[in-house]
Amino acid sequence: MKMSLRWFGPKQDPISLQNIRQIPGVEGVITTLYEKMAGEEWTSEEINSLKKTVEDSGLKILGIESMNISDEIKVGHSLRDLHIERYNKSLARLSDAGIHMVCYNFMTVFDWLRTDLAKVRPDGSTAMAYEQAKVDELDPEKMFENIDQNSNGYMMPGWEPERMAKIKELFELYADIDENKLRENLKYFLEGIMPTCEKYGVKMAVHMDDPSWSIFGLPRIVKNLDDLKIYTELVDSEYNGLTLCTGSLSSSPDNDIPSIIRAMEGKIHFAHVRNTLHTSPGNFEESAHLSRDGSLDMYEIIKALHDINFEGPIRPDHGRAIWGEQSMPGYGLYDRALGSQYLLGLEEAIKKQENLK
Ligand code: DNO
Repeated sequence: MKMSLRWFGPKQDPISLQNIRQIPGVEGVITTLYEKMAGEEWTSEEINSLKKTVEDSGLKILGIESMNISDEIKVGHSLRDLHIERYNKSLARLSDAGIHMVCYNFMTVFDWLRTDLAKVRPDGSTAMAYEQAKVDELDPEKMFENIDQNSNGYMMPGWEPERMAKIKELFELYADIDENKLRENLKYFLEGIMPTCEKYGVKMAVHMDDPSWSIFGLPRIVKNLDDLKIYTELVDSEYNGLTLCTGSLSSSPDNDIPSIIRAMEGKIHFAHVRNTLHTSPGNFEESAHLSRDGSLDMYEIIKALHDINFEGPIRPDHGRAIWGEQSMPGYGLYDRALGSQYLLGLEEAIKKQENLK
């Protein structure tokens, strides 16, 4: 596995590439053209300028997160063919720039969802948390305000104000879309891009839905092992794969993550690895990465990735806010740096043990 850190680009991310470079074992960043809206084409100039910025710091771009999928593609609107054509052009240009992994999600209306962006934990750190009862009480249109007012002034990925300004229309747009329809549209999209992915060697990695159940009655189709099996069979190609996100899957304690990893051997192109603490059914908070701080067995997760010979990029995921750091919720430097060291430590121990056998 290649350790990486998510970086939101020179305009958005307060964390410098120089600081990221000083984290031992981190080989590169996962980044995106943050200003681009879903459905737009990425030009070679834009891609190459981002690449140069990253490479000038001594790091590499290990993948893109995210190249977002337009609502037109998700709902099967007549503009979808145009958007797929643009997506293909962008994929080919990424490949020309030496970038061969793209993470995306097929969630409807909202990307990931939390009800608290700064829940105080017993050690005084803060972390993001989710309480189902709060979601049940909430008008979905208020969800954005909730996130926006608590994000320390940063724009949260997936919660772009332009998008949230038309939230009512978005709900209307998805009114007739159930899980089957959404899957058909996902299949149509994959069939439209896989020939390009195969030609240019770009691995597509769908992100898991977070939390892994339907919210506000919206369909969700990447929640558990059954969904992942259906997804990987929609189009049979080695380029049609997954972003294995332990945090998202762990929102449902029924998801046995090490078994899911083993069942998805060969399909995992990217891994987001973090821990969560379950407080009661439907409620969880994001803990430190360490196994004993949350509900997941991180050793078993890294062991499973090692056993399936996972060689793609991996990143620590949402971190707590610690040591007074003011950052985009979940994406501060300190706790994610700690997380990366822990994951690398687990990997080193697992590899050594293996060689001793
Ligand atoms: C949350 C992230 C997601 C992820 C997208 C991928 O912090 O894991 O926003 O980047 O869903 O498209």
